[in-house]
Amino acid sequence: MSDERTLVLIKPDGVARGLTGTILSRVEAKGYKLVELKLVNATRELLERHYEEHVGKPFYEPLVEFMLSGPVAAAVFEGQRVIEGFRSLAGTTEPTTAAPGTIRGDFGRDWGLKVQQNLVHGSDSPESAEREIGIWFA
Ligand code: DAT
Ligand code: MG
Repeated sequence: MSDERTLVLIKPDGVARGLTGTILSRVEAKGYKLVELKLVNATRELLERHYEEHVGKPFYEPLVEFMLSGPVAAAVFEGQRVIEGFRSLAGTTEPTTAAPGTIRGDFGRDWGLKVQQNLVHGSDSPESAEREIGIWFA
């Protein structure tokens, strides 16, 4: 059976804080294979496609603005159950309560903004992974 793939984004807060290498290194150290990597200045159009499931939510516009605020490191990792495995490494959405030992738990906090700045994105299903990889690596 062919290996699963996931889209990993290091969001503008992670890149600006100099955590790109640290975060990628955790994913590599877990054993997943890095197969694509680039630094991107996202456009609003790209982000509207990427975050289409969140249109209309109160944090949607702040989320798009945040993702436009600086470069994003976009990566594709490969491996058995990598979608689930990366989300486990990332931790839960809210950095305040994300478990210590996870990326969000170790490096994130609440800044009192309208959107949670939580360092990373990871696809949540095989369907979203293929859709998102198609958007970021067209
Ligand atoms: P995740 O990134 O854990 O998959 P998500 O897809 O539900 O979370 O939301 C996308 C991003 O939007 C998330 O990483 C941070 C932000 N966000 C989600 N829910 C939020 C909320 N209730 N308040 C503020 N920001 C939120
Ligand atoms: Mg999500």
